Amino acid sequence: MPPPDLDKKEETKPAGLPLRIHQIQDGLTTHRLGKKIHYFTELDSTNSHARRLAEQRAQEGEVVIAESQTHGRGRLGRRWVSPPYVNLYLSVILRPTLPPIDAPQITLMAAVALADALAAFIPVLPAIKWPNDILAGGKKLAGVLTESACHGERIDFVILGIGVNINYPVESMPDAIQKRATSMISFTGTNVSRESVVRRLIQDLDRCYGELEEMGFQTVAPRWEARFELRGKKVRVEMTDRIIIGTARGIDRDGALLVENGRGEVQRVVAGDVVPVGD
Ligand code: BT5
Repeated sequence: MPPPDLDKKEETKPAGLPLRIHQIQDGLTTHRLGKKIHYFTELDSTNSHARRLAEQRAQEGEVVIAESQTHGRGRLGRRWVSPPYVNLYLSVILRPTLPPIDAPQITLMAAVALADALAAFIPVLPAIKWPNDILAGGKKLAGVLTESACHGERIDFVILGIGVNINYPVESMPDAIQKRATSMISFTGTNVSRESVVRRLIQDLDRCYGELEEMGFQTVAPRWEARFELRGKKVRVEMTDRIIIGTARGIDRDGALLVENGRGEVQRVVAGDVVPVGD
């Protein structure tokens, strides 16, 4: 069960207008993504619904969007706060040709596309916090949750889930996230067109995913590294079984975070939370 304080203030959220899906699809020039958008007023989680569709043979590129989620998910069973009509909760079904070991590259590709898309709307440069957070002004603006299903030696599908705070005033956020989260409206001062954000995001995801599939991770990695502001900084990495402290050096080809300890040894981290030390 989620901690109860995440639910506080949810009834007091200002409501916005429903998304106009036709407006999102008009003018989309994508190759793979967004030809079909499944739209809901409320879902448990767009990732869960996209998984159900993928299991029923939905095609690559189909998108699920919900105005709100009753069980929006982060990693490791964490909750994603998902009030109605102000944000974006979107999942895309992908059927990549990558081997399962390279599946984390999808998360990193998505972070690059997401940072590119959001940069078009706010006057600060979004930064990536390994592996899946997009920060603006040092606070969490968006998150990525990828979940994959494999069949033997190949990926059957990947559900790429993205949550973005758009017109969600920080004052309305539950106390549990208010200090560390932000929203696009905090930078623009006025409501941002959610349709424009979704269209731009689908377009950027289509481009970056196409590059990853056709040219490989070396086309995505330098752009990820350029937005990784903890590179060269001292970090603490909290994993389920231990904590390590060292200097963040970047990412490996499979998306693992490289952390150098005081003896010059470089350790690979495949899952965990990274926090800067001494800032
Ligand atoms: C993430 O997890 O950042 C991945 C979030 C992915 C959400 C999308 S929404 C569409 C799709 N469908 C889903 O069910 N999920 C995906 P993680 O790194 O574990 O971060 C979760 C933590 O972020 C929580 O424990 C809170 O501290 C914080 N948090 C929760 N809701 C937030 C919000 N709306 N804005 C900013 N921070 C939030």
